[in-house]
Amino acid sequence: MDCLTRDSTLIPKAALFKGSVKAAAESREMMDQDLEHTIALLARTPASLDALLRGLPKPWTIRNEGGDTWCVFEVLAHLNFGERTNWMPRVRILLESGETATFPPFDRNGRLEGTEGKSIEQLLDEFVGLRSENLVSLVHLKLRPEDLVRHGHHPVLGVVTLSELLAAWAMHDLTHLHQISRILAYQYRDAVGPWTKFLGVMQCAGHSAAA
Ligand code: NI
Repeated sequence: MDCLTRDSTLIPKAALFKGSVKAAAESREMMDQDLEHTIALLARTPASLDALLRGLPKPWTIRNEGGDTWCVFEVLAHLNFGERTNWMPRVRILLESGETATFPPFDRNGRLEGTEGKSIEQLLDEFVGLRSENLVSLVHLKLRPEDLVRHGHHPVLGVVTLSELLAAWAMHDLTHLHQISRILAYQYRDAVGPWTKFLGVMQCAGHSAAA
């Protein structure tokens, strides 16, 4: 059940014709990738993570979900590694070579390179800087609608468009915000006692494949 369906049951029928609810109903429609909207989201992620994580007592950021899962520190290291090696480099490869050059595979294990001895605050500072540089570079490309439909070649997914790559960059942020929420919640899985069954974050098994 999505949020809208759940909320709609609480709204008196007469209110359904009011502007705000009508707008909400229209949100059932899927959004096309819109460069300005994508950049707006990408630009907000560093501040969102900073607000949540800076100064947080260390146990929250160094514990994982068991086994070889990632802790919050590793997620941030992964985001920084992606800013350096993945998203904008792939945008450039796609624009320069189209489908003739396959993107280099993303090294999911490269994330901890250069992070030894660093604090989470240092990783947050790096993320702000890297994301800002990348968005400046993206804006400077002055992409036109005809660029967004150009094709590139992903090592696992095959042919992808520039528009899909940009949308995936922003949704990758949300994936890891989601993951961070889940990792944090995991630490209190026993502390919440019986509430665990009312807390969706405790039931969530959303994991990503390497891509
Ligand atoms: Ni990722």
